[in-house]
Amino acid sequence: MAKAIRRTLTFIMVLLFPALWLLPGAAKAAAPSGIAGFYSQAEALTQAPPPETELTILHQCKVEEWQVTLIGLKGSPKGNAVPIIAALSRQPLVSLPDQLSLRLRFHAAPRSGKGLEPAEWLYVYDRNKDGKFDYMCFPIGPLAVKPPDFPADFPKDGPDKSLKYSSKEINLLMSSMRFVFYHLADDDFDGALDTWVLPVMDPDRRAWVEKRALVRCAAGGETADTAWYFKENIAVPLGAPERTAKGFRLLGWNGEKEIGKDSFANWNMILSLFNQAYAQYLAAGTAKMQ
Ligand SMILES: [Ca+2]
Repeated sequence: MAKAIRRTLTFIMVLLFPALWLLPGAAKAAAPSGIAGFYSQAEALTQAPPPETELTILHQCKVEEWQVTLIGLKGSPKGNAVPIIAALSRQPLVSLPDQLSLRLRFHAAPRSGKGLEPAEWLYVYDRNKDGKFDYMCFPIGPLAVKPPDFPADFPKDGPDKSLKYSSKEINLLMSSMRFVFYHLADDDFDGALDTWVLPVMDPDRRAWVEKRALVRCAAGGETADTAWYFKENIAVPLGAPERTAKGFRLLGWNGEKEIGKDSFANWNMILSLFNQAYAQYLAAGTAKMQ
């Protein structure tokens, strides 16, 4: 009897083993590349950031008329710590906890009372580790994001766009506030951003983020040529924005927006400022090690 059971178990293991071995491989082969493979990780950091008191300035320099500050986590190895945030300011930053807010706050900056200007900042990544940032997350601010169980009977905007909500509806709106970010990626690592993920509002309830859109410009192309909507999973398209001559039209947090190749120009300027500072930082680190 025991022998029969053992034989059956062996048979099952022989059958299962190749399948178990194949499964992770298959999952790996099917994993989306580029922004689609990185988005969840970057989005998770935006929603659970490190405390501002854990941040430290790795490098600060003037690039054109801007002060660019590269920021990492305290306790990282000196000289080769990886920047996770890059900030732009007119004056050098002096106190990160007073000048950066990585989390949602409902009071106006500056909050320190020290008269320090808040910095513009973005999360930055060098995904292929070639010494150039190729992915950035820009904080738009607090927006109400529809939960999966958003009530279908939530009131639509009135003709005058006024919001007349009950206290229960206001509570849902407030508890659905999230710190929402743009994600921008240079997916072909040519030094220019080509892919943008941005929030899309419900046209009937413009206070609410309904979904996200990914818009991409292929290398060498003159227009944005690929786009899709998604909700939880960036790799699962839920329709596409309206096509236009230069790219795509969608309802952004600040109104209708047409996205084409030129929409990336300002972001590329910021990326270039950050990358000039990053090159300086890496060169200084290499010099220190020699
Ligand atoms: Ca890179």
